Parts: sequence; structure tokens; C-alpha cells
Amino acid sequence: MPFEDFHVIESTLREGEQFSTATFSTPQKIEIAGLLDDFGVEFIEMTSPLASPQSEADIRQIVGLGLKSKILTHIRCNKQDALRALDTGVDGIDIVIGTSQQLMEHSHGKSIRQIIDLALEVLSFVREQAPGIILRFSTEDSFRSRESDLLRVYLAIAEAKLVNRFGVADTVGVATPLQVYNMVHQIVRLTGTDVEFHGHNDSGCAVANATAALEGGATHIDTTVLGIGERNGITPLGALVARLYTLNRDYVQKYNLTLLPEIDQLIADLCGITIPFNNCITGKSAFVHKAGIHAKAVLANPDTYEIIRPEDFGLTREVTIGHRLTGWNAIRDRARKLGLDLPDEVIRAITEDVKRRADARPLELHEIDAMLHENAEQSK
Ligand code: HCA
Ligand code: CU
Repeated sequence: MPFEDFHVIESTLREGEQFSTATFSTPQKIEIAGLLDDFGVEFIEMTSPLASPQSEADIRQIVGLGLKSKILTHIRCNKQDALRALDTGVDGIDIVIGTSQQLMEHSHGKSIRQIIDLALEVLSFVREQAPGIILRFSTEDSFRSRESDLLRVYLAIAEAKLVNRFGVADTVGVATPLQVYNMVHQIVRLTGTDVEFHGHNDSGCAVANATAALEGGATHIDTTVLGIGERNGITPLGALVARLYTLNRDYVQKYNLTLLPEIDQLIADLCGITIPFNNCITGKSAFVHKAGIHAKAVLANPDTYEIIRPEDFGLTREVTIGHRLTGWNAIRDRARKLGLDLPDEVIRAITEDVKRRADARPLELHEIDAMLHENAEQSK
């Protein structure tokens, strides 16, 4: 079952570098790769060695670290790129070529027949040079490609038994979960080959599409930290983890989950952005409970309104009480935390007072604490 045995291809050092504000220095790449390795991602994908001299040197550096994560690099479908990639000593090479009408016409100008011939030539070349290397072939813009074209390409390559897996890419973020499910399912069924899904988030479906890919039989999912990448990016590592955790915690126990906040914060800092408030798990408000009804239930048992346990990620929940939606259970809980045992009717009166004052502006915790202490003094 793919959910029980899926692999993350962490592409912060490839797709992520294509994010508008991302340019990682060598020490930064080493720090990112080290943290991702400690977290436990199975693969780290790096920018093509042809991108720039530093990009090539950085691949060698990261390869030289001897991490547990396998190091991949990402190249176009041609022999020169493949030779340069092979020379870096990576564990695997991800090869991509566009198959949509748009890309065939305006990017490389090749027909499907020519794409197949070129792919077979390049893939056999890599296999001859490095029989043990992990080799992936992907069609860029798969979901705007003609399905019959895609299947022709995948079947021809599968027959030649040259690759370890196929990639399916929703390059422009146009696919729906059902389309992803159907496409992945079909490729797995027809080729019997592992499938990797790479999904952009232009229409907000990147996490849902990655999940649908796994449901359809995909074995590998591309992620980046916080989802950074071209335009508004791809499936975020943390959101994928949240999605799978909420299906079954066991699916993500292989990862060192308490490192996630540090990883998200590091990438936010390096890119000069903040973690979005609504980010899964590490967003500022991900574990903040507010309304009185919620607060009461969560204080009794967090399971009532939390599908994710913050402590599994080294985080804590917060119950906010200084606002007009507050409830007396939450105020009583605060009093008890302060060691004040006030009668219920006093707590209820304080709650009414908090609500009235909070109609003007939310109260700080210390203001509520002062009200509680004052009442405790008076009732002595
Ligand atoms: C790119 C395009 C790509 C490739 C994905 C893949 C995409 O920036 O080179 O290799 O599977 O979204 O199609 O990121
Ligand atoms: Cu992409």
C-alpha cells in the first residue's frame, strides 16, 4: 500500500530554489540538507549542475556529506546534461521533458516520436554509464498533455526497462484530485513501474493531488519546505505530513516530526518570508482555540477539536481567553493554573466582566490574571 510505503522526494534545493526569493548559499544548502536528512526524507533533489558553476559545486558538497537521504539531481533530457550529472556522483538522476502541446511547440519543438527516441537514447546512455544509478523519467506538464501521447511515451520507456520510476508533473497546477488519481492509477497499471507525483499549487490542490496520487498507487511525492517553488509552489512537506498523519499517524512515524517547526522556520528566514498563519502544523494559529465552546471541550479533552496532537511536533496548544467569545470554563481553568480556587459564581461574574470589557478591545492575559487575583483577595 503506497500510504504505508511512500517516499518523499524533497525538492527545496531544486524546485524550492525556483521560488521568487530563494537563493541558498553553500552553507545554507548544507544546513537545509542536514535538517531534511535528520527529519528523515528519503531523497533530496538538487538543481541541475548546468544551472551555474556554484550549483554544480554544491551538488558535490552535498553528495560528499554522506547523508542517509539519497541525493538526486534534475536535468533536461539530453546526453550533455546527463554526463555532467553523472560526474557529480549523485545517487540518482531525474530527467524531464515537456509533452504538452504548449511545451512541444514553444519549448523544445519536438514531436512525440522524437521525444520517445531521445528519451530512449539518453536513458540507455545513462544506464550504460552507471548501471546502478536511480533513474527517473518525467513528462513535464503531464495534465495538459494528450493522454494517448503520455501513455505512448511511458509504455515505450517501460518496455526498454531503463528507469526506476516515472514522474507525473502537474506543472501549472491545473489537475484535480480525480484526474491525478486516474492518471497515476493508469500508469501504474499499464507499466508496473513506480510513479512519482509533482504537483503545483496554483489552484490550491497540491496537497489533495499528492494524496490522490498515493491513493492511485504513486510511490513517491515531491515536496518542498513550506511549498516554495515556481509561482506559488508545490506540495509543502509539512502539509503532506499533516494530511497523512490525519489518515493514520503510523504513516509518518518514520519521520522525526519534532524537527518540522525548525525546518519551516529556517526556510521562512532564508527566504525572507513568514510562515503563513494558516500553515498546517506550524502556522501561528494552528493550535489556537478561541470560542468558549471550543475552549471548554479542548480543556476537557483536546481530541474534541484537534486532529493533530501539537506535542507530536514539539508544539503546544493555546486557549485564548481575553476576548468576547470567551467562556467561564476557560476562565476557571486560568484561575486554577494561577492556583486560585474561586467559587463558580465568582468565575461566572468575572467572565461577564471580561466579555463586557473585551467588547471594547481584547484583554491581555495579565489583565485577566489581575482580575482573578483581585477577586481572590476580595473573597478571602
Ligand atoms: C521544472 C518543471 C517541473 C519538473 C517536474 C518534474 C514541473 O521546473 O523543471 O521533473 O517532475 O513542475 O514540471 O518542476
Ligand atoms: Cu515544478
